[in-house]
Amino acid sequence: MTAGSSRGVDWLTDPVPVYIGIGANLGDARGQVQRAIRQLAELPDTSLSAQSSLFRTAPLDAGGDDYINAVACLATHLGAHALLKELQRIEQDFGRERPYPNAPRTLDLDLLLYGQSSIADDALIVPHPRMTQRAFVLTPLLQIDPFVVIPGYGAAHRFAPQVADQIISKA
Ligand code: PH2
Ligand code: MG
Ligand code: MG
Repeated sequence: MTAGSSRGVDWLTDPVPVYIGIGANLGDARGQVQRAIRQLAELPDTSLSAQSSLFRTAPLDAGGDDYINAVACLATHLGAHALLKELQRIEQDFGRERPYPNAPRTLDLDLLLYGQSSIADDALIVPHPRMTQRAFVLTPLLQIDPFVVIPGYGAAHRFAPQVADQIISKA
């Protein structure tokens, strides 16, 4: 057991670069995304490395208003599951409700990448299984890291042409 592991924190290794997909299409979506980024920056044992622009995107496989989407890159000592719990807590703080799949939401925080780890268990699948199919993820992700590699898939930029028909613009 490493020091601090009860909190899912590993101080003995370098912080892990992680990418969080952020989305909202209910309420003050723009304000909620901006406030969510500030809360991510204040997570314990974590710092904000980069944040993308805000993008307005058409709902994909979902109804409701246009989304505001962004991606943040964090450097964290939290383990993947501890980080997931923090993301779910922030979603709850923003009044997230789940009446049905892909319902409009005040805030969605998706753990896209956790370093170069591949994780698949009952609680978490990383890389996010649909991230290569979504312009609202790939466009902000590539804005902050054009060379990012998705474990098991390869360079993220290779997937950009496949999502070029999805409607996205800077918000
Ligand atoms: N999230 C979904 C489903 N569809 N569409 C857009 N444009 N943006 C999203 O964040 C989004 C979506 C499920 O999480
Ligand atoms: Mg999502
Ligand atoms: Mg989600």
